[in-house]
Amino acid sequence: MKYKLVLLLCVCGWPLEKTHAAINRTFPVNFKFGAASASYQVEGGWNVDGKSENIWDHICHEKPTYVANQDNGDIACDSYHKYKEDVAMLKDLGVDFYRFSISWSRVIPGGVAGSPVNQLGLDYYRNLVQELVDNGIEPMVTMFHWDLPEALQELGGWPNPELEDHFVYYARTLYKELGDLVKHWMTFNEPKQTCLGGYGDGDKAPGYTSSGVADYQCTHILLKTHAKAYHIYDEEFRAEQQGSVGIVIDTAWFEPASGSDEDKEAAERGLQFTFGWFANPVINGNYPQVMIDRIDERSAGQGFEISRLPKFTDEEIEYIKGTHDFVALNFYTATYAQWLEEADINDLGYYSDLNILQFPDDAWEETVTSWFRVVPWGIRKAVNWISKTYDNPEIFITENGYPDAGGLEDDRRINYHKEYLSNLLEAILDDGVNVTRYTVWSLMDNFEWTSGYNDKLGLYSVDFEDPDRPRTPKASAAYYKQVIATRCLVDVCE
Ligand code: PNW
Repeated sequence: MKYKLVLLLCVCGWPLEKTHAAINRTFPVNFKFGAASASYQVEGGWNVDGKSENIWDHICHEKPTYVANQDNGDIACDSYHKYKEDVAMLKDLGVDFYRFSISWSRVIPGGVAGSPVNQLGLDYYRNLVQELVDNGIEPMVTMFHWDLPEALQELGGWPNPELEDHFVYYARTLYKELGDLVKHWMTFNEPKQTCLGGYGDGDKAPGYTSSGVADYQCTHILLKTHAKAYHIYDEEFRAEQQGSVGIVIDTAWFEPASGSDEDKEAAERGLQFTFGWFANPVINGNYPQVMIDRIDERSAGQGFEISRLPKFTDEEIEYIKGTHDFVALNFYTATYAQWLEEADINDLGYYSDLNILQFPDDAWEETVTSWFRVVPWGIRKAVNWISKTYDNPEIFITENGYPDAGGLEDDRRINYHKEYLSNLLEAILDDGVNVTRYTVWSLMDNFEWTSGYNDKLGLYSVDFEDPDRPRTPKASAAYYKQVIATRCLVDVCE
């Protein structure tokens, strides 16, 4: 009866967001489930066994008020010492894969190309990867999840073109040392957060605020670096190791604030300036045309002799094009997008280059995080847009999760994953979108960047007051375990 009602409502044009037609169908047999974490957020061991300081160690130590409660990642979840317990938790959940990141300053403390590799640091990752494989869990590795060696920040960080060579040396080391067991590599996690957050808005380490210039320099270098790391895999490792390489891109879904053409244009521009900023170069070779046109024009109006958005040469466009074996999306929330009158030409920055008004719907469920509302249908629209815009690539959801203030009976988190997964299932089964992996952020509560330990996103709770950092499964861990075991979101599937 309920099912028929939904169908009827669909026929009458009931909005997408109100349907749950996929809730009692099963995920395809080849679909894989996982959980994720990142080195600085979970490892701790910040100065042991030869690891050097990275930019998050540095900002937490030198500018403690940068983070809520003056928290830091010195110990975090202590996964550096407790990785076997982490793997046991993953095994209990029954995940197919674990997405984690490697701390560059643990593996190459000096940062620069040619400097010594720290064997103890490498051993940690070798042991973690081996433990995963021994337990039937695929390691999925992010090479860079924001924790740049401080030594490289002292050279200027990502806006410095020399970083390309330093990263490539690091990437080659990882392929060489771990590539026999690691078959899925991601070069960068969320370049938008690294570049806009780190060098534009300043809400991520190293905390610079030069939006509209340094953020674009940063992404330009980072994209070229990604392409080089991809080609090195192709040329030196792929034939033997048979793995795949991609880059992880985050976006919110941008919903037009009204049916007007202007608001539709604003929403599309939001997606191009967020997801397209990285996906278009990696897939098609260059920045989205709307970014090029707007930033070139505004730069000229501001008296710049050359555009603030750097140009790729024709050779670079060819080199960057196609450097992805999958499209990796981190997805959490949605926003309305509304068309705006052109910003004052003197406003210099990414947001005036983008120039749209963003705001949430009051009806969307709030969370503890200000920018974050629960908008489950957003994921269906986002993967449909990616599929349509980029010619139906294979898509991995590499992060999706729900922040709260803590507690083991986390019903809202269960609801969040159920609703987002239901929408994802509709995208797969009804819309034909090629999504093959889903990753919960996060395996356990951890250091949530400038929110410190306030915001919790884990399936497992961690007691940060206890020196042993004990982990306890939340209700959502049991729910996810059942979803993985049954490939179904409710008690019984068709
Ligand atoms: C992710 N947005 O960042 C990061 O990859 C994780 O390290 C982090 O813990 C997680 O989100 C939860 O916050 C994002 O504005 C930051 O859409 C911002 C956005 C998306 C992802």
